[in-house]
This record gives sequence, structure tokens and C-alpha cells, in this order.
Amino acid sequence: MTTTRDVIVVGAGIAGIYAMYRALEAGLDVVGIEAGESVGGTWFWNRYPGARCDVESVDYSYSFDRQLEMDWTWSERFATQPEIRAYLDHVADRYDLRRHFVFSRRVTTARFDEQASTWTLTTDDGVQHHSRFLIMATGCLSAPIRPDLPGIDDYAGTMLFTAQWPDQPVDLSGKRVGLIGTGSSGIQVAPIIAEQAESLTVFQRSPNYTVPARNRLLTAEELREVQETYPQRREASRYAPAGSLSATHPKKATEVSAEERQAAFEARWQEGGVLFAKTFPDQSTDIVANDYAREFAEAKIRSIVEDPEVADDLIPKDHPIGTKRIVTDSGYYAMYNRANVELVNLRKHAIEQVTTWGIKTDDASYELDVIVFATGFDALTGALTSIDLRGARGAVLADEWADGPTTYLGLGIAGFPNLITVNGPGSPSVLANMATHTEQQVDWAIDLIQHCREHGIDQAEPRADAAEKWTEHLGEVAAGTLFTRAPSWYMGANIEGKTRTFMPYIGGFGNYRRICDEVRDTGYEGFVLSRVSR
Ligand code: NA7
Repeated sequence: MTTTRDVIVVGAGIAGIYAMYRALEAGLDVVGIEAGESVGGTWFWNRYPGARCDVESVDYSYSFDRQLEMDWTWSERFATQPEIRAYLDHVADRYDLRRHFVFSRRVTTARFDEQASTWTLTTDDGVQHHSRFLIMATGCLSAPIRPDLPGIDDYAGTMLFTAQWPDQPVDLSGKRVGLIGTGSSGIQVAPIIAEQAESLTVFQRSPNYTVPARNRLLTAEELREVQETYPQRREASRYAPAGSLSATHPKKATEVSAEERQAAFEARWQEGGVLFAKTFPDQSTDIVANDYAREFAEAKIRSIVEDPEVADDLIPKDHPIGTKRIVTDSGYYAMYNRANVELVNLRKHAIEQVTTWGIKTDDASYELDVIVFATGFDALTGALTSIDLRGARGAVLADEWADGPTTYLGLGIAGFPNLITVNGPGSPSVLANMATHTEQQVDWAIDLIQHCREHGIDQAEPRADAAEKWTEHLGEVAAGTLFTRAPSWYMGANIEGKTRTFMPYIGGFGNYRRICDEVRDTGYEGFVLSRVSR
């Protein structure tokens, strides 16, 4: 006999875990499907040495249970991947969530039956699962890219991918290692490889701006103080522009003296972390203000890196600072002063091919025992469009989004009833604290499901005009910033052929929450809620 659940949760990362918790708490019949062997999502897969969150650990955590936040002890200011994974494991065990997930199964197809108002999902073992609602907690940076370099399949050495790092420690001592990719993952892993390996050659296509993380251990007093004041901290975070506490200088960068500006940038640089990108309130909207920040960062790079040519190669030329996600690092620039590290600027000398023994650029050959790929993701849309996902009236998601994703509030998609995306395109997701963002979106999703159940509604689907209006609004807000000037993954620019459009909502997380609250409180304005007569 076929079981039709109330809801299927796809993904068991930070969002899927919470969606499962909330669905069970709401008394829903739910099953979860996860491609990995365990919970954790991003923090399950990205196990490379140095993987670390750039949101402070005390904020990158769930707020739904006061006892959980009192019980869990974060050891560092910015948590490492093993610690976050242990936290997510703990949450899954604490609330007995694991037994509701099917692990090691990837969803390959999803079909909506308009008559029955149900979804049917097929996993890669051919098994089908049926439900009224779907919560797609599939991640925004979860479809890794394997670059199609000529000769890559001939390489006889070891290939490692940061996004699929082996679970067992990898011994790189005595090895000649090449690294392709200088985004957050490459910049985090590089200094650790440089310390372990005989040599490290970094193949850089585009440099990124990175600021010191200034990670450190948290003291017991610091942690206790946060724990005691969590209720106020969480409440403020719920309506904060990026979903966690932050403040900019009270004046614009263009309104203060050169000395005051310098002092403010220096203070943020010393404090460490991504907030350097928000030192002044006009930094991401006014190119003059941005140039001040950029010049400050460039002077820092030149002061740290001893070889002026290498320093120059490490300075981005293609985007205002912070408009590609700014990276936080531990010793990245200083690493280039080591004798065993070399930077290869692929803009000057492109990779011609990967050979059995290493990499050949148009002017040199590099013999390598190991190549590490930190080459990024098909961000925001990739995990969803890689599923053969078909909704009502013949809608195929990959086709609907061929010219860029159109969503309503980043939560619903016209043509796909009863499907809710969490942390996907159209929401602040990647611009916000993912923990706070996840709770807001999942809570909203569960409210919608409950509303439908209470009112005998079979189908909830955004109206096409509401989705178009939201997506237009998204574009207008982005156009008021400098973000659209960067060839970033926010813009889809890291994938050849992907339509360039700014995919996240950049109007601020607090504002976004208010909009979503209002839509809910006004009976889901913008949605068609219907009963289907049978
Ligand atoms: P990113 O930030 O997308 O970085 C990927 C890097 O890989 C970037 O430097 C790319 O250069 C480079 N890349 C990709 N393909 C190639 C090829 N074919 N040749 C050379 N270089 C290549 O991914 P991350 O995993 O580092 O970080 C993703 C997010 O995770 C990060 O922003 C944080 O939010 C957490 P490009 O810039 O495309 O020229």
C-alpha cells in the first residue's frame, strides 16, 4: 500500500534537521531524504582541513530551545567543521531525528500529481516516496563543480575535492601539492597544506579579498555571558540586517576625515571577520566609499606579502571589495612569504592541460603528487535544478529557471504547488546568518502547511505575477548596490552559460522577515490556496 506523508524534507543539513524537528513537533507525518550517510549537509561534506564558519559560533546555532543553547559549549570564536558537525550530530540525536531520515539516497525525480495534490519523489535506488508537501532543504552551496580541464582524467596522482574531502585524515607530508581555486575554501585550506606539504602551488584564476579571521578560543566567561543573554541576542538577531549582531560606523565613509576612516578600517581589520565589509554603511552602495575600503585592504596585502609582484597578483581587479563574498583567513597572505609556496596567475598563464604528472600552463610545467580542487558550486539553484523536478501544468524547474530563478519570497515557485524551498534563491540566505535564516524559513513553511491542513486546502501555489513582482523587486534592490558589478556566484557568473542575475534578496534579513510575516498574517497574499474536488 502506498503511504502518502504530510511532508517530505529533502536534505539533512542545518535546514533539513530543523525542518524535521518542526514537522515532528507539529505532529506531521514526515520522512527525510539525504544523499549523505549522515546529517550535517555542508558540514558533512566539506571536511577539508581549515574548514570553518565565518559567522561567530555562538550565533551560528539554533535558537529554538533555551536548554540546547545553555548546554552546548562552543570552543572557538569561529567554529571548525568538526565542531559544527558534532553540534548538528548532537541536535539530531538529542531530538531523536535520525530515524526519520533515509540516508545515502539522492532524489533524482520529483513529480506533482495535480489531481491528487501530491508529490512523488524517486531516489537513486528506484524507491518512491509520496507526500502532500515538499520542503527542499537541499542547500545553497551543495552542488560542487568539477572543472572540465583538458586531460583531467589522465592525471595519475591524487585528486582531492574540498567539497568531498575524505573522512580520514589525508597525509600531505612530503607531497608536491597543487591547489586550484582561491575562494573561501581554497583560502582556508591553503595555509594548512603549505605547512604540511613539501610544496604548494596555488593556481589562481581570480583573487579574492580576504581579511584575517582572528579566530581564538572562547573563554568560559565569554561563553557564559552569551548564554545568559541569549534571549536578547537572538531577538535582536531575528530582525538584524544579516541575521546576527553587527553595527557599522554611525557616519558614511564619505562623511568622515581620512584619519577617522583609517582608524575605523584598522579597528575592523584588527577585530577580524567578515564585518570589515560593513565598516561603513555606504561601503556596498557607493563606489567612492568602497574604494576607500579597497585601498585600505590593498595596502594591507602589499604590507604583508614580501614579493611586490605576488602582492599585485593577489589583489582583485574585477570587483568592488565585498561584492564577492569576502573571505576570512588564518595566515593566507603571509603564506606567500614561505619558500615552499608559489602563486601561478592563470590570467597571465592559463592552464593548457592536466597531464599524467601534473599541470601544464602555457609557459611552464608543474609536477604534482596531489591536486586539490576548491572550485566552488553551482550556487543557489544547482541542487534544485539537478533534480528532474516537474510541477503542475507541465512545468519543469530547470526550464522555468533557464533565464534565472523566479520565486515568490524565495519560498515558493509558481507552477510548483506545495513545494517550499529553504535557503534557496530569492531569499537573503547566503547573505545572512544561515542558522537564523533557516529557522525563519522553516517556521514559515510549517505555518503554511498547518494553515492548509486547518483550512482543508490541498494546494498552495504562488501566483505567477506575485513571483515575477518579487523577483523584479529583488533585482531593483540589488541594482541599488555594487553587488551586481562582480562576476560572483551570487550572480551565477562562476558557471559558464548560467544566466547572470543577482539571486539572493539583498534588502536585509530583518526586512525580509517582516515581509514574510505580513504575507502569512494576511492569509498568504500572493498564493493561490485551493481545494481540489475529487
Ligand atoms: P568559490 O568562492 O566559488 O571559489 C571557487 C574558486 O575556484 C574561485 O577562485 C574560482 O575562480 C576557482 N575556479 C573554478 N573553476 C576553475 C577553473 N576551471 N580553473 C581555475 N580556477 C577555477 O567557492 P568556495 O568553495 O571557495 O566558497 C563558496 C562559499 O562557501 C564561500 O563564498 C562561502 O560563503 C562559503 P573564479 O573566481 O571563478 O575565476
